[in-house]
Amino acid sequence: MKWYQDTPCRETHGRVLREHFGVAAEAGQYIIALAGNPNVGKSTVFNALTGLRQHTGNWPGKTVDNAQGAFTYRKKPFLLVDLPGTYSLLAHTVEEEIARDFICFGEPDATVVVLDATCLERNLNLALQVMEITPNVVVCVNLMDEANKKKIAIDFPALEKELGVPVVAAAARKGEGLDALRETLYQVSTGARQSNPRRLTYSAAVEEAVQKLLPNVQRLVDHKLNPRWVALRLLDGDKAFLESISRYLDLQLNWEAPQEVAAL
Ligand SMILES: Nc1nc2c(ncn2[C@@H]2O[C@H](COP(=O)(O)OP(=O)(O)OP(=O)(O)O)[C@@H](O)[C@H]2O)c(=O)[nH]1
Ligand SMILES: [Mg+2]
Repeated sequence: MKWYQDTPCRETHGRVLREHFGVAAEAGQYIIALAGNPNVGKSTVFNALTGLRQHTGNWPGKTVDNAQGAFTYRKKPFLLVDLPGTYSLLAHTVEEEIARDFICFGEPDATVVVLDATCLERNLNLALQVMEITPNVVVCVNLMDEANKKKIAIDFPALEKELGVPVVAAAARKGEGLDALRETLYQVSTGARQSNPRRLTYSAAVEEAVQKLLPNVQRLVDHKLNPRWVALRLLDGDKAFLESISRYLDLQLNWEAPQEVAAL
């Protein structure tokens, strides 16, 4: 399910992608974001999927590399966008801000989160954060060859069940797991496969505050963003995120205004 309503926003979506992210998508192309911690093999996955059909530059207004590449699968066109490596999406760095803003406002049809199979517990943090924003997530557990060498065994069915999103094993440098990744991306992007991401539950006080905020947040962001996630950011006092909402969604927000937050 998308937080964005489909057809009426398509034109706006193309404009947001072009102007804010420098991504020139063709009509009908599925947009896939590629996220992950630094050095987990994102670019290796990106190169393996897109081959030479790549375009590199910078994110608009930033000195951070941006790579986009196209591929076709089952006669459907895909555009893969390689995001900067980040440990979190809380936007403490310019890389985190770019990754978060693209996942939130670039409205990708699916987001791949590449994880390092040899240190899943650290990497899963980012996957859970992405799953709070969007249900259209595919987890790609990469570096399986390294995990095998270290005798690390991963129970994939259990991991998939726990996360509630598709999980694919890969050793991208050897080209392993990429067929399964393409097929899973196809299924998630076309809506043939629906996910049910595990939802993080916070303390009773936070959950209560989220419930208080939700009606107003829902009205404000309409279907454009996951309202629960926006409410959590408001509770976080994340002013930079409010600025992003104003910028991308053309909404005038005044941080002093939400009385529900002030009253908490
Ligand atoms: N053994 C092994 N090495 C891999 C695999 N995938 C990628 N690598 C290697 O891991 C290193 C980092 O890969 P990159 O693709 O640059 O990782 P990245 O996530 O794009 O890194 P940043 O963009 O710097 O965050 C490279 O030396 C790759 O060759 C894999 O499946 N197995
Ligand atoms: Mg890279």
